[in-house]
Amino acid sequence: MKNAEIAGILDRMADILELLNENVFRVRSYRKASRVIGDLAEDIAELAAADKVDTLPGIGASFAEKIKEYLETGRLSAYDELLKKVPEGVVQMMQVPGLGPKTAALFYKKAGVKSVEELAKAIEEGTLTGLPGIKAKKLENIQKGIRTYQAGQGRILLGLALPVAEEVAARLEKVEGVEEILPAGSLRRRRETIGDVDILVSSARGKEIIDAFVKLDMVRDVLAAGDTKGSARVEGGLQVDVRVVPPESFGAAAQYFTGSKDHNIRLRDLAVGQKLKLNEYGVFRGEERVAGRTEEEVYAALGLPLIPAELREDRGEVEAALEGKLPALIELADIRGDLQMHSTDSDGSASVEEMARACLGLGYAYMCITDHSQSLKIAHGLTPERLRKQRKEIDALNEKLAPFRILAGCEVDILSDGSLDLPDKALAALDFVIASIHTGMQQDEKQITARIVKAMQSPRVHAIAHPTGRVLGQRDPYAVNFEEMVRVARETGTALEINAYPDRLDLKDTHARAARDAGVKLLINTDAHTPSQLEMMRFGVATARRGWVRKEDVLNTLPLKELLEWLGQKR
Ligand code: DGT
Ligand code: CA
Ligand code: CA
Ligand code: ZN
Repeated sequence: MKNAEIAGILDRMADILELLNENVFRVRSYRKASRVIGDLAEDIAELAAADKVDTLPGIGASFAEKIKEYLETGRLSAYDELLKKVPEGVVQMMQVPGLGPKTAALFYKKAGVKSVEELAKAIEEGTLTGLPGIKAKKLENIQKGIRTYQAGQGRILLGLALPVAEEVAARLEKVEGVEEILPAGSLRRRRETIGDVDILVSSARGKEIIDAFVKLDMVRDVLAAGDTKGSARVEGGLQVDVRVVPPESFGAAAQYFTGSKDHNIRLRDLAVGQKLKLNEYGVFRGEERVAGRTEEEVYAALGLPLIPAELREDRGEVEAALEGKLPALIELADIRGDLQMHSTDSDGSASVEEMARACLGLGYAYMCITDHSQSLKIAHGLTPERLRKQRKEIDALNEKLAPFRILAGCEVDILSDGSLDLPDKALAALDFVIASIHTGMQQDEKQITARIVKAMQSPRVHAIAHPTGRVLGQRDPYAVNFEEMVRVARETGTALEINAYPDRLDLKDTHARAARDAGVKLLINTDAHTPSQLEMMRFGVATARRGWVRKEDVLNTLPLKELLEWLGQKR
């Protein structure tokens, strides 16, 4: 798919236009177009083929024309024209964290800096100090940004960052004078990867709290420590920023530092339209603060209900809130069971009974053991005979653990030709079958899509596991035609999984939303290989929430009886 590529180009065009001091509305229209295409679940090329690009929000005829040109020729002449006006190195400079188009323009025009390397050198040599609005602090931040940029240092998985942030917050909570504490930023929005952690503290005693923060034993490297703000790198390399704000503006700070930036810009525009001013200190009418203590209060002052943090990406949530149409998002407590996990029979590390007891401990009513199928030799995949044996063990456990119910299942491989890795009879004997691709991922779109379609058309297959095959930071999705997968899932009554494994989160948020919109049922499963991994469920639920998913969209929120009925339908 060319979606990300095109989104990237439009964003760089916005950067250049901004650097060239073009009209702000024009700049914003490029940013919006970039985001809409970046968020799109369908293939932009398909939309273009159907002549439907200009039906996307924020994309008029002129963007549609540009996109068409790029898809057809691999070039975008408007972009090429813009690139002639600015050195390539300056365009790269704008990708450095903490360095936007305005500052890049200043460095370029007033100091002749034309690349990231020249910028690093200029800061070292002190030639940028004294430029208007450029303080030592800012240069220091840019230096850090350059290091991040040059290291190509990736973002950290939500699954790794969240426990660390919670640990820091738990320690800080015990410090004297702390009234409230909130990990904000992308972490609170539960993005799949995290740049840095932003923790907000409500207190009148800033300095003591920052002191306590930088002295925590998990802190490795203190980057800044002031009266109200501290910044440090903790174990594992994660950067944590702590800001202390007074209680009367805690809600406004929570709103601001939760972001996203795009969501904040929408809210600020909304405020301006009502002759109000919104910033991290509160909502103001003239000099008077009309809201700020709580987030509810801040949203209410703008005429909005509180918008769940996971929705705050400017993907239509502000419009939905204005119309009173925000979805009632699924919650972790809605989950009644986990339908993908492995035992020692294949590549898991715990027995069926140990996994079952762990699920009981989580308060589930049911679960399913889905060990791998026979061809997956490295995972010790199960033959029909070993599946029969496992079924006996499960039956015996079910007598012991009733009313809790262990379903007998399998994660069956979809082989290269689209056939299933177990005979029909073996699959028919199982309560639940989830199919997935673990081999032949290099096949072209037509082949991969045909394989998955064929699997979904089988009456044996209830669901597709980790449907796009991506592994964050390691492997791109295979070339499946997502729209086609969704269409056939709908047609055949096959569920799609949101795999909660932190480096999968597959379906991802925007895909989950597209599937939901199409009326496809979802499953949120952990794919746990150990009992403790069952707790990854919350990352899957978070991803579902980011995809606007409601309880009724997710099969494993059903009571056992209704789940069994649903599973029976496919057969
Ligand atoms: P990250 O850290 O890259 O994963 O993403 P965030 O969203 O945590 O971004 P971060 O840490 O740079 O800033 C935290 C929040 O502060 C961000 O979500 C929104 C707010 N914020 C930061 N810079 C701006 C800005 O220039 N304008 C507005 N309106 N909000 C901003
Ligand atoms: Ca952040
Ligand atoms: Ca930050
Ligand atoms: Zn798998």
